[in-house]
Amino acid sequence: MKIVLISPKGPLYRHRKGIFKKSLRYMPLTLPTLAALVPAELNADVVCLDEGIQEIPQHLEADLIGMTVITGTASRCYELSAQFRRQGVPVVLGGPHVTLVPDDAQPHADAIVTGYAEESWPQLLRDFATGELKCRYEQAAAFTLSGYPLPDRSVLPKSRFLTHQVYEATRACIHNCHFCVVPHAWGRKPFQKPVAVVVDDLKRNRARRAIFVDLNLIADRDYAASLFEALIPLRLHWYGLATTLLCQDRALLALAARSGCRGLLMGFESISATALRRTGKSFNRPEAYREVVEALHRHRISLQACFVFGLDSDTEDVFKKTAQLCVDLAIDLPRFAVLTPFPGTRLFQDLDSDGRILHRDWSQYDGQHVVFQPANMSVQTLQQGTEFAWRMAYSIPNLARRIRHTAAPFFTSLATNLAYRHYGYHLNRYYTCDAMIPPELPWPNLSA
Ligand code: B12
Ligand code: SF4
Repeated sequence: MKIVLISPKGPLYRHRKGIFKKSLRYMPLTLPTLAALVPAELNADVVCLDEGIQEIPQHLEADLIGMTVITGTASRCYELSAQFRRQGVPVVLGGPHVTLVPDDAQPHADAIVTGYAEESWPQLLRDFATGELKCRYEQAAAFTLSGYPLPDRSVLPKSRFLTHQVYEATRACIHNCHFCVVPHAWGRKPFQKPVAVVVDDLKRNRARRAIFVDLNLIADRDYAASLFEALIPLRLHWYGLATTLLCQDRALLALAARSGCRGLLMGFESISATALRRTGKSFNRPEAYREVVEALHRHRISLQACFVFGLDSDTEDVFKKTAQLCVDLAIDLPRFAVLTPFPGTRLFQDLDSDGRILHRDWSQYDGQHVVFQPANMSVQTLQQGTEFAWRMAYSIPNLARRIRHTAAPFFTSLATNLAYRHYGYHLNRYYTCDAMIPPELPWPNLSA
């Protein structure tokens, strides 16, 4: 049996002329995880294609094609699926978008898989081998994250990524932010790999540096503490995602630093306490952001802080104020996104029932396009203001001000900042909507 697994491109993440250059691209674990789960007894030949780094041939020699779908890639995925199904190859779709809105994906596939697929994907393949493919497979009711093979990272070309040292210890998140796909797609129960399995994966790959793609590594404090303890003897440097709550837990923060944590991505989301409260993320306290940054820097941990624009209380001054704060607080790597109501989330339901969803062209649901009517500004202002924040935070003088206090080695910080500067300054080339930004911004002054 020949199985081809595909990760389709999106407007930003694509092989030719994409904005995710190698410097911002690490190997995702989706295809390596699915490839490793193919049951040995099927003796299958598995080929993995990532359209972010390579072309997908018009004709594929395959008995079955599996594609992973996020909302921003759904349109491309459905197009590829139609093409391959016309050629007589059955297509299976799975991933976050399929899990959030299964009925959207179902007509475009012979079978869909919702939720985590460690049990359902091997079952689907066994059914397919015996000619009994069903049209829908769901996450097992008693799903756990133990007892499965390690991801097979050899299925993608390592040289095309900044790093293939990408790992996963946990899945899901205990919080319930209204805009986030995580609680809506996978629920709020955290799943964890046994710590020994994670350590084994790191050791086998001789990891000196590792990226954890876990959505919130500290969702379960006890698990996080035991993971960090176990990482200490490995003497590696690692990067991951956590919430600002980490900085209220001095012992856990110190342990994270001792275990080799050198960089964290945190969703700050907004500089307004009202906006945070209304969106279910009131544990973020803007008045404590300075403490968060300083605590991380004291522990030599650099911070990638993510902000979203377009929350209902945001007004036109939010862009400049937020970028200014990033400079004042010396945030190592600020990131700005347009609030995106991913289908299946509470945010989407709320905006939809108010008639504020502008369209369902999923290719624009990528965190950079405005797809809803903002409360206090025009669509174009939100689009352009987000671009403005990128340019202001990454203007050369402001970049220099921010990285003067960086926790990372200076040249590492400079290189990552320049990569993000390129990203922020060129985003407008990737807009496909009418609110496309003009080359010269109407905002007067880029300096903070
Ligand atoms: C690595 C990563 C990236 C990489 C590469 C992504 C890619 N190839 O497209 C980069 C950095 C480029 C990236 C960019 C973006 N990403 Co991203 N990314 C991730 C991240 C952190 C890890 C993915 C991963 O390796 N997961 C581990 C694997 C094992 O889990 P999994 O993918 O869920 O797969 C399991 C199941 O879902 C299922 N499954 C998945 N696919 C399939 C397919 C089949 C056939 C089957 C049977 C099963 C199946 O089986 C797997 C095992 O259980 C996830 C968050 C996360 N931790 O999952 C976000 C995530 C996928 N990204 C997301 C987003 C929004 C983006 C961006 C739009 C952000 C932005 N504005 O820049 C861009 C768009 C990129 C694009 N493709 O156009 C969202 C998707 C939400 C949505 N509804 O669309 C996620 C879920 C993060 C979040 N919390 O919102 N991303
Ligand atoms: S804390 Fe982060 S991962 Fe968890 S629900 Fe909120 S935004 Fe999503």
